[in-house]
Amino acid sequence: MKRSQFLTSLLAVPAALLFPSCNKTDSAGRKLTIAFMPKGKGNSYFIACEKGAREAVSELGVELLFDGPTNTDPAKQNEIVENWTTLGVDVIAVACENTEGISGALKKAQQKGIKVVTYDSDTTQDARSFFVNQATPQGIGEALMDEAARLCAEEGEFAIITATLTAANMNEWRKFIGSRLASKYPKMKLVDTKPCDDQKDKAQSEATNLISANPNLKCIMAICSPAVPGAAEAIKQAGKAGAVKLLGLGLPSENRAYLKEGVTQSVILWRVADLGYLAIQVANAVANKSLNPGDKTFKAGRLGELEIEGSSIILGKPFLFTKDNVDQFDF
Ligand code: RAM
Repeated sequence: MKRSQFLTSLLAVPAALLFPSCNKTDSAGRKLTIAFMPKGKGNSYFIACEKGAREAVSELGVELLFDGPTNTDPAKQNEIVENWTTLGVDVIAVACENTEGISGALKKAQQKGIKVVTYDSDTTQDARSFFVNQATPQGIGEALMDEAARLCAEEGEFAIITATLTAANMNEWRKFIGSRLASKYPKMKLVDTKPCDDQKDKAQSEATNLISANPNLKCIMAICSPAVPGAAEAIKQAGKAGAVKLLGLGLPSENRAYLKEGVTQSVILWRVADLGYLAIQVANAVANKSLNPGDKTFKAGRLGELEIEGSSIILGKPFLFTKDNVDQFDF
């Protein structure tokens, strides 16, 4: 590389990162650098998260490094963590695609003195200090199962479309969907669970296959955000609107039209921008040591005081969107 090119490339790196020995504290007025990673940059859910993250970043006056795979790609997530570790950022906040797969890279970052928090989808507990959780997994799993049962009058076959089989959040939710099914709905049967890699098109083709392979299917439960409009399109094109009910975890904006057409019945979600906002607040507080293991509450800027359960900080209860209230939400 020519000297001029080298100097230009240095200019692209925040100053704090060029002098890692000086950037572990902001007591000298230097800005903390928070590295923030979504599961996928192309996913509208994480685009909404990023919006809230940027809001917190400007409120706190910290530096943000934002990067991630375009679509689900656990190997790429590891590679980015390794780059951030080499750069010597202060804190990494990541939504993990593969619970176990990313833990080694995160532990290496911790060994270098970098703080690690997770949000949306966790890694193993020893690879991070706090997990910023959208709601309790039990709350999400049971809300999904109860709503599916209501839509099916507590009887019949249903199928799940999930993101990946390695994501901690989906797996936790599925555990509680299963236990609620077993304890409360004996006349309902889960016939299949298919991953769609957090891709709308793949969810659509999986839903099409599920509909043709299961002629008695009464309901599809799509538990990652791109899967809800993907499955809706499949149901619509199969001419099954209303006959195969659809519910899931999705953005109001991506499901508004399908809700109004009667293809999708119910959508559940939390305020996604607030999740990104909270993740940055937590990352900042962990890095400057105002949030420590064992704390029971956390003051999260405009979100006020939140409960800490063990090492999880919970955003709050999810909302239910239907055709009647979806227009009240702008994300
Ligand atoms: C997807 C992601 C994310 C999940 C939402 C509901 O976009 O997989 O992890 O929380 O859906």
